Amino acid sequence: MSFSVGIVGLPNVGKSTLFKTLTKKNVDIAPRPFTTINPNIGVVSVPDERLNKLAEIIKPEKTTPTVIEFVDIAGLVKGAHKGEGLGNQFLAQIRNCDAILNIVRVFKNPEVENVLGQIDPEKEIEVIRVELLMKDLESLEKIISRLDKKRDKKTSKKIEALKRIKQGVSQGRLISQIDLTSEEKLEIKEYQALTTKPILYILNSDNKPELSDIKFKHLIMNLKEEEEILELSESDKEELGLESHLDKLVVACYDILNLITFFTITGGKEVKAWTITKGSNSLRAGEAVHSDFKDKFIKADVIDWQQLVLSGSWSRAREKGLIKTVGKDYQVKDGDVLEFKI
Ligand SMILES: Nc1nc2c(ncn2[C@@H]2O[C@H](COP(=O)(O)OP(=O)(O)OP(=O)(O)O)[C@@H](O)[C@H]2O)c(=O)[nH]1
Ligand SMILES: [Mg+2]
Repeated sequence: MSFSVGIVGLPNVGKSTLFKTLTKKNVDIAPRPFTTINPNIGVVSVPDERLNKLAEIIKPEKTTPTVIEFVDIAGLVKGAHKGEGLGNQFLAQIRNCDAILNIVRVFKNPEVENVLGQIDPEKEIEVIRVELLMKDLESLEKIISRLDKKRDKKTSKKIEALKRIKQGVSQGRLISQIDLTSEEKLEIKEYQALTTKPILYILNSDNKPELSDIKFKHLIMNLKEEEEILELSESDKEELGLESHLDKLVVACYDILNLITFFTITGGKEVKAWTITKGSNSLRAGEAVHSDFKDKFIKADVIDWQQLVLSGSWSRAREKGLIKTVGKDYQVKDGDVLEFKI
């Protein structure tokens, strides 16, 4: 299963610069608004020291990290939900993503047009937030009126849940911030509403970490510098005292998506990292590995990655009694190594 993160923000804030740096794909980057029109899509390996440590003892033919997909979306402006700028379809592209990375401009460079006219991170955050909310409001209204036309007992309940959510949205609350019952959460899920998705803010700044009083979860990065670092050799980086923070960003995305990693070793042939949502059981994990697993799953052997590394090998871990056999309902933990039995 692969998860995707949409790179969102006003035009000219550095979205494609980040995308290029993350995915190493050559995309259009220019100091004019709306350079990106069609979305750029690419996958990025999730850095994980545990995978390397496991590979050192298992010595597999192949080591495969898990990946996250990034989507570089066209710039949004105020009124995008009504078709302003490049319009509405770009908001819709966010729907297919699992999380939002909102790039916010803090760098000044006068050669790069600023659509707000001045640096104002709080206002930028607000503009994007409002567009996401307005789009959700519009979708909810449409869904509710559609359901209203064929009202029966089942849809009545659904309509009530959606109306309550709509009320929160019209008061300016992101759906993720509204206190929903698990039933309401289930009702809204199928519509992939934009503001149900977790958001991480990237303050794109030319200066080394300035203090920021932004109250949302954020990272301060210099994306232009990240792009330049990409071109440097290890020794150049050391000499210039430059260090990339991209790994930190990828890990932070993983974090807001509420994901955990488990590993498989396929009898020693391939050490591979996999992604599942926190709280998943071993059957779900098995399905991530083999899509046709549902009826075949019998049991799984499991050990924490560190215990396996400390044991030195699978067979020694087994001798020490560290490998447990579990059924379908075992709740997978971050860092588990699983060997499925079918
Ligand atoms: N000084 C400075 N310039 C930057 C930084 N990040 C991006 N830029 C420049 O800003 C311009 C726009 O960058 P892009 O990455 O194309 O921005 P975008 O958000 O993808 O823009 P659109 O696709 O038009 O929405 C380019 O000239 C970049 O080199 C930064 O951190 N500092
Ligand atoms: Mg772009």
